[in-house]
Amino acid sequence: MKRHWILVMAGLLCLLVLLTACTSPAPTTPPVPTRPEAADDEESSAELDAAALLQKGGCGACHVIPGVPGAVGVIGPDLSKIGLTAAERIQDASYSGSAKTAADYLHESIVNPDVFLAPDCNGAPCQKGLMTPALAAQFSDAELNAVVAYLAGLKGETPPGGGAEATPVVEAGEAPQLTAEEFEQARQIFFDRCAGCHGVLRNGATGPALTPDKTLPKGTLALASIIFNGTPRGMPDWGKQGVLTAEQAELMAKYIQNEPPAPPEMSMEQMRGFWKVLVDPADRPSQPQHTRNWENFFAVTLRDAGQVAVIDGDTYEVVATVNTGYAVHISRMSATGRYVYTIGRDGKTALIDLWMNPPAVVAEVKTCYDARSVEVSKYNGPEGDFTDRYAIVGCYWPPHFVIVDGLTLEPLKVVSTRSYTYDTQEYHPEPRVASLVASHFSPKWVVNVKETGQIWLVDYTDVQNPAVKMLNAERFLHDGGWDASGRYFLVAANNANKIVVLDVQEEKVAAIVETSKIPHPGRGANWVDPQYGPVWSTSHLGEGALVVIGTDPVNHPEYAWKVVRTIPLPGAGSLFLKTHPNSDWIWVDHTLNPDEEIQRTVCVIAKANPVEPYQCWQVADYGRAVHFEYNMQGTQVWVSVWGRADDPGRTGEIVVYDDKTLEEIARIPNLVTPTGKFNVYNTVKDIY
Ligand code: DHE
Repeated sequence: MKRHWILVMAGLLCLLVLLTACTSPAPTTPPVPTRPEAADDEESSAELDAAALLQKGGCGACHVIPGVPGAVGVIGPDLSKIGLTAAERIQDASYSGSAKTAADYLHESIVNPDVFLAPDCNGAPCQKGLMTPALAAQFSDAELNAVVAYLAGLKGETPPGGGAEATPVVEAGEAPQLTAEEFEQARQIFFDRCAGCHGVLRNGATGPALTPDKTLPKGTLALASIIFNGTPRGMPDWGKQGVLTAEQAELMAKYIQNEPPAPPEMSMEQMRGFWKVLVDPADRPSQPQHTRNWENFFAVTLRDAGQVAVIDGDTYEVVATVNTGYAVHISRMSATGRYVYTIGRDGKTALIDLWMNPPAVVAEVKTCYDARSVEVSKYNGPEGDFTDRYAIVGCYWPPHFVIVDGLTLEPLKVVSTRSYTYDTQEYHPEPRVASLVASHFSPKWVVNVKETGQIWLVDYTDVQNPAVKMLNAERFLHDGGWDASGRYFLVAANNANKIVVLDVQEEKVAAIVETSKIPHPGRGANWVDPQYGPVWSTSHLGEGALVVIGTDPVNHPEYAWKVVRTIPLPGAGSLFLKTHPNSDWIWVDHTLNPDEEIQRTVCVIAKANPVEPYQCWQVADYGRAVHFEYNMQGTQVWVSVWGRADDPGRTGEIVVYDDKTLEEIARIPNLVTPTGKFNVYNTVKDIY
């Protein structure tokens, strides 16, 4: 354990060094100039507008700098008192640079930033590499001295001309021009990598808004640096990961300073044009055509292959690999478990029949250009048997959901989610559909509308005239799961650091619970805490913390909808956790932690003593460990190693563990970027 804590401290998310302005993306280290004597250029420095220079350098994208228009960045340290801090720091025993005065320290921080890393970048340790010395090359000696003098004068008082807040809106320059070819390339990269968090229209959600009024003042240098190096608040380091080159990071920086192009809408006629029934329901088998235990099959997302692997949970054999949508995201099972519904980021839904030998796609449809979720109708009760009758596809773009036939995927009804934010009641052009679940209490789906912060309860008894009950919740709704009773759905409002508790029986929001930074539960984990009774838990993207929430208002009302535990983890960047009623453990990953070792580390927490991880280990020496799923008996846990599609031998695999002993049992090798895994039995029964 100890080793992990050290890694956390060394490698946590923050990216800036002491005085970083965000600079060009490629981390090169030019020779370090010494600070020129003030006398050499005293006169010219004094005449320079240092605030304008800091703005030009893009420093405000990462720092709060009083007096510099738009300088309200939170990636690096707040520089409001840097004049005082610099003087103190050179006296500090931990200081490893060579400056003797505050001005020298500031100069050194710009020209040779990695010589000393500031201890605190807004609550996280500052990291080597983001602040590159290339900024210094942007300035003449006189300009550099003017900047240093300006910063040295920042001592917590409002500088002449006012603080950052007092400064009127930044004057933004012209957006950088792109050729048609560059624009198209950037548009595609944005769709593939950025739109999920920032929105197609770039109004922001999990990530901040990237409209030109926000991006132009930051400038190309600063934006490219953030794109290349990431941020402490969950922005991936696309350059460091090798996904984008320095040139592509710069291209994207330019692109996002231009107005976002509005993608096209999609009509029912177009959806019907995409719809294909490959095997008619009448021609499908009436019983399984193989003797395998199909209820223990796993549908495994092979993200970058655009495929789903159907893997036998008893034998670990890949039974079928079927083509699905682009960058396929999740799978859900039909109420009977026989069918798998998969959704690609391109909005393509594929229906896989597990009874066929081998399992195969029997229908497909595209109901949007960008999507993340799909669910079926599961209700069987006094109002009718709706099992497998319908499915619902939740779209990111166009912002709508589509009800399709459960057995053929024929698109039946499209409903726009464009609407008004729950609190300020402002019109939002792009409220995307995040998680979707089917209630067992009534013939309704729970549709979580991200940007408006509303939960819609959609009645599917009359699909052409669906009644929709809109509940005010919180922004920005993302992923979530049921409590053990199936009555409450707990969904993350990730940027609000909250979990919203929906009571599907009473059809109301039962509570909104404050958590740690950026909760990301996947579907969460239900277990019985030795002290607090039934609980549900989530890990977080923004903080190394697993938060435990009481879920039993009847027998443990004093703990219901309260955070009863916060269990520390080795680092932030967790995406998923999982358990099973038969298990002694809660498993948790750290997939998006910037530290390579922590990315590959999973931890287990003992339900009997849930105060800290019982054990943490790396599941592979490459890639990232992501997502867990149990076999149907709840005796084995599968963990994905998410490698790179272009790295032969290291594209990815699944590691299978014995859940009692935590020993590795098997590896299912050579899978192309496996991420989510969905066991048929557990997904049908909502076991997690
Ligand atoms: Fe997911 C669930 C959206 C990135 C793997 N992801 C979800 C859900 C949403 C969502 C709304 C809930 C679906 C539901 O329950 O109906 N995911 C998004 C994004 O918007 C985001 C942040 C950015 C993007 O551009 O897509 C994103 N997701 C990822 C990944 O990068 C992951 C790790 C790998 C991948 O597939 O690309 C990933 N998301 C998953 C998985 C689930 C999921 C495995 C289901 C977890 C479960 O156990 O149910």
